Amino acid sequence: MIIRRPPDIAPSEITDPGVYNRRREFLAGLGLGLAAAALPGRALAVAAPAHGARFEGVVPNVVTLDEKATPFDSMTTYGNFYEFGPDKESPARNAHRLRTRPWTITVDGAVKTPKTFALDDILKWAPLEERTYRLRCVEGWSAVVPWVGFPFAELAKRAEVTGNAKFVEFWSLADAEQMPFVRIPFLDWPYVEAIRLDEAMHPLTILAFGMYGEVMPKQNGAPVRLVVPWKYGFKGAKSIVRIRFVEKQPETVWTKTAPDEYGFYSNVNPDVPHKRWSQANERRLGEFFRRRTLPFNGYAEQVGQLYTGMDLKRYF
Ligand SMILES: Nc1nc2c(c(=O)[nH]1)N[C@H]1C(S)=C(S)[C@@H](COP(=O)(O)O)O[C@H]1N2
Ligand SMILES: [Mo]
Repeated sequence: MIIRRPPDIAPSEITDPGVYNRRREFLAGLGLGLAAAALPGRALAVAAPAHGARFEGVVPNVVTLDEKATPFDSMTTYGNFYEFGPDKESPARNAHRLRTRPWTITVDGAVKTPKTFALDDILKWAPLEERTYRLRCVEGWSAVVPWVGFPFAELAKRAEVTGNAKFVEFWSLADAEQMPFVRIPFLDWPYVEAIRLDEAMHPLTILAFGMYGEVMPKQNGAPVRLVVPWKYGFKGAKSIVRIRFVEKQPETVWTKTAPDEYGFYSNVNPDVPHKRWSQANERRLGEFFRRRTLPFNGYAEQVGQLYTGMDLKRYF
């Protein structure tokens, strides 16, 4: 997914108007390196974080998934959070610089009045539930994660969304002081992802504040991230500071970077290969053999009706 190693990028490029075109060249060169870099299960190059504070009174397993959870140490030492660097270990190495309090989310756009909520108030809006979901990265690795959170609909309820809203944007923090790689324009910061409003309102879509019963590790998107279990992992923006309701389908960080590779919908689909590799199977973190990838990541029964009549090869 990533382009070329940020250390190769001279700071002078930061203001260079040609950056966008070069970004596309970087992407073209990515294919092979990616396959090697994305290989999960190798020896840990970074230490797993210390365990965080446990949430109290979490409602157990609301959406049951009869699969073994990926070990905490794998989920916290292998992942993507490009604001902290390009490698799978970069988040574990660098995310300790993130300050997660005080933290607010600004809710604006197609709403009656824009509002800013403190995270500690948001946490009281609804019971925290454990939701064990499959996570499928577009790069071909996957995991099973017991998230802690509640439906996004709880936020929408308080946002006074207007009738014109059709899509929702999720903006990650982009503070170069805490996130060193935000200085380097290999993505168009801030990291903004978006989904349709009806997808956001689906009961499987959650705001997650933790995992494995604990507050979210910083490298996994503390203090709050989006989880949409039937979509590729990159739709799940981490460390969210702004949620904007909009009327028209917006550009996202990935459609801006390579619309032919990372479509707006990005529903997990074994029948629609990525431009440079198959999506037919995946490797679970910590496992050796690959498994078949399921349509909508195994959630077809719950979410398939959101897409009736749509050509999923065109709207990939
Ligand atoms: N802000 C932000 N959110 C992000 C990313 C990122 O680089 N920055 N990476 C995405 C990708 S590609 C994946 S697969 C998941 C990884 O989440 P995990 O590290 O908890 O496995 O986060 C997603 N959210
Ligand atoms: Mo990903």
